[in-house]
Amino acid sequence: MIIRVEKGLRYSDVTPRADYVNRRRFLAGAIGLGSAAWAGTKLPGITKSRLSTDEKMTPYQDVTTYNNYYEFGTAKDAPAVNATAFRTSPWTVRIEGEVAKPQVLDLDAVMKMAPLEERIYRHRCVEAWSMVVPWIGFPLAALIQKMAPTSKAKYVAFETFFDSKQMPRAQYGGLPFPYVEGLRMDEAMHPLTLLCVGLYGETLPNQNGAPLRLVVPWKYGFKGIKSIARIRFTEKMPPSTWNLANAGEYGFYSNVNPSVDHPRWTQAKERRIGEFFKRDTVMFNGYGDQVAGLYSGMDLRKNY
Ligand SMILES: Nc1nc2c(c(=O)[nH]1)N[C@H]1C(S)=C(S)[C@@H](COP(=O)(O)O)O[C@H]1N2
Ligand SMILES: [Mo]
Repeated sequence: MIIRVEKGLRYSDVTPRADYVNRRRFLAGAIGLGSAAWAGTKLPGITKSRLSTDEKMTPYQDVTTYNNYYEFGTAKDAPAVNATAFRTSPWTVRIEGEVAKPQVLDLDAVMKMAPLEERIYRHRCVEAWSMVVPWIGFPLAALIQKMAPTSKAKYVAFETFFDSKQMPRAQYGGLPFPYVEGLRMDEAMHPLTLLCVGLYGETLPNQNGAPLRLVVPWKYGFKGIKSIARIRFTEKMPPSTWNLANAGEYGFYSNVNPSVDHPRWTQAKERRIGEFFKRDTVMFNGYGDQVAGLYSGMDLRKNY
């Protein structure tokens, strides 16, 4: 376990980004990862999105060492250590199901589908911690429009790449793999829903879901499936991994909701990583103005 520093400034709060990147490489060495263990490649030509929050960003060091990626271990600091050798190139994404032309896209084709934007989003995990992350990506809607789903397509299903040889710790994760997730078509088409390829100006570190992951900022983090290898358009609601593992605790919708508690803990409060005092959780993670309409008439206690 990483011992978390709760009080006082860290040097990442006071050091300019360029210095910070160099020292972070030194730090990676210090905790046994070898230098530049997860340094990404800088992504050029990124525009800043007006959909970003102006809240203080969570330091890079936290975003890249406090992760959930059960294929690489269940401890928060495990993915940063265990995913370093994960091969993310070459990478293809299979597009299938209710779609005009099923096809296999290589990562370059995906990256060129739309201009890359920086989207600084609140990121809220079902375990009641949160961060603010400068993701890089483009609206998933851009890919969906290009793939031309048929009129039968009511949902979008996602599947993570899985290789038990590269992910030997997956067998202790207590989850069925490959990890799967899904969105209703209107959720998938929502302009806030991001197909994410990077963070902090660089390609995604492996532990954050390289080379391609989903980010749905009004939902709990587990909807943000990592290292996507398949996207399938379906007529019926697709399965999702945490729901398969424990349907009573994790539903399909998983909208951030302070008034619907997890059976084993409250969702009314959350701890922003790096802060000491808890914060109140906000309905739809603060994105209600934009997304509440997607759920009008639905009982969000039943559809948790
Ligand atoms: N393939 C895969 N995707 C995954 C997970 C996982 O274990 N495997 N964990 C999920 C959970 S529970 C969370 S909170 C987010 C964490 O994303 P982060 O590590 O970039 O913060 O990834 C989600 N995506
Ligand atoms: Mo999570």
